[in-house]
Amino acid sequence: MIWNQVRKWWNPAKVSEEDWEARRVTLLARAPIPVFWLMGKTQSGKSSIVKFLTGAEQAEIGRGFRPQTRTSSLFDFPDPEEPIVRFLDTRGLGEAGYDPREDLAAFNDQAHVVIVTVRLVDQALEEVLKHLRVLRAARNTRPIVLAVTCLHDAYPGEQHPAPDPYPVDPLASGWPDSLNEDVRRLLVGHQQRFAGLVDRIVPVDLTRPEEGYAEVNFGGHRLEETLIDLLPVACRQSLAQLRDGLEVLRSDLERKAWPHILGASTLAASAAAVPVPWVDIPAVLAAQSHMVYRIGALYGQSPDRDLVLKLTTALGTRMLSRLALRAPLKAIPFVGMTANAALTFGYTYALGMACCWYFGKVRQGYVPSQEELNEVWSSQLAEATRRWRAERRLVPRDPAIE
Ligand SMILES: Nc1nc2c(ncn2[C@@H]2O[C@H](COP(=O)(O)OP(=O)(O)O)[C@@H](O)[C@H]2O)c(=O)[nH]1
Ligand SMILES: [Mg+2]
Repeated sequence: MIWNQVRKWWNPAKVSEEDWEARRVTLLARAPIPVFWLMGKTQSGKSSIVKFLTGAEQAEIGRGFRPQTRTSSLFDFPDPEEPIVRFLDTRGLGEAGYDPREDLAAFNDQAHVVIVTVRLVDQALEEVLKHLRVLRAARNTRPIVLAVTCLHDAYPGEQHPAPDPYPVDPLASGWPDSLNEDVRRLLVGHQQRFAGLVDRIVPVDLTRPEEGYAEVNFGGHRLEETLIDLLPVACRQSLAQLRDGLEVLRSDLERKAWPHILGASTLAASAAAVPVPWVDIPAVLAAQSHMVYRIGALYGQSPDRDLVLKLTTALGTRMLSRLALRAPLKAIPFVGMTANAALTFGYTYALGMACCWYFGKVRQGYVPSQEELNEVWSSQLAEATRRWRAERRLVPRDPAIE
């Protein structure tokens, strides 16, 4: 009986672009996508932080910001369709006459963490402080991180201290003794100025390679670690995955496709994370087949329906049978919910990676067989599950995968 149900559900060819669009918007609203609110004067390093965290190019970032209010814009990475992380950029903060009320009305509910950027040597911060107080008062439980940028302004021509002497949370553990006097004085100055307004201080220097620093992204990993730590648990996954993935991917095309895979997997997982005994199967299918089309396009191919079926069918049947068998688990609300979300995330992710491999082969003039395809996604599935479990230890074991 369950098998008939599974077969009935599974028909990715039936999912049209319009179906997907309608479902995407609903899913997006409840997907655990981190939203960072960047505040700081112009030239204080906001875009550099986005560039570091996403690996996106400066030009892509420039084009990707979509105006929201008179003074703010939103950058969805990798794109607004299936973002894995969103950045809100507020302009005009250091300028007299900026009024944060409009931005607050638009974003107060959405932003998970505020990142304030300040250059180490900048002392003219009255306007920034004034607006930050308003922002703090608007939601005082939301974490605020002070990113102190351009450290080397205090030691021009010299390299950064190596190894990195800063602790992850200097407010808790104190500034290291080894710091150069000027740097320490300036940092302590910021600490006092921002006391009570920020929860963490992270000194960074995110430079361009041509600036000649041995450590190009000085403090970058501390910043990532801090942000992951401060996000709500549900939102940590995508940022952590992004961090790991950017380090290991081999080809440029994979690097381009991969954020889309994460985005689609996150959306698919939120279709399976609804807090009732139910998985929004059509939405999961829509996210997956849509992803196949998009990866195809990145690889310069336009998959037809038969190909989408070939790529997704074996996987889909297996996934759906796992979901169906899990139905009883759903009686335990939280565990059940997480299990289905995890499973769906893993299957979608594996499908995406298998597609990259498939389209990559086709590009080289070789059309893989169904068996080869299955083998690739099975190994990717094991990998995806491992990653997910590493981040969320609550996920129960799945004997079908191990
Ligand atoms: N050396 C160094 N340069 C930085 C740092 N952050 C930003 N910059 C440089 O400062 C300029 C403005 O940075 P950007 O990130 O565009 O600032 P935004 O206007 O706040 O978005 C660019 O030329 C960056 O390369 C940093 O931490 N160290
Ligand atoms: Mg900028």
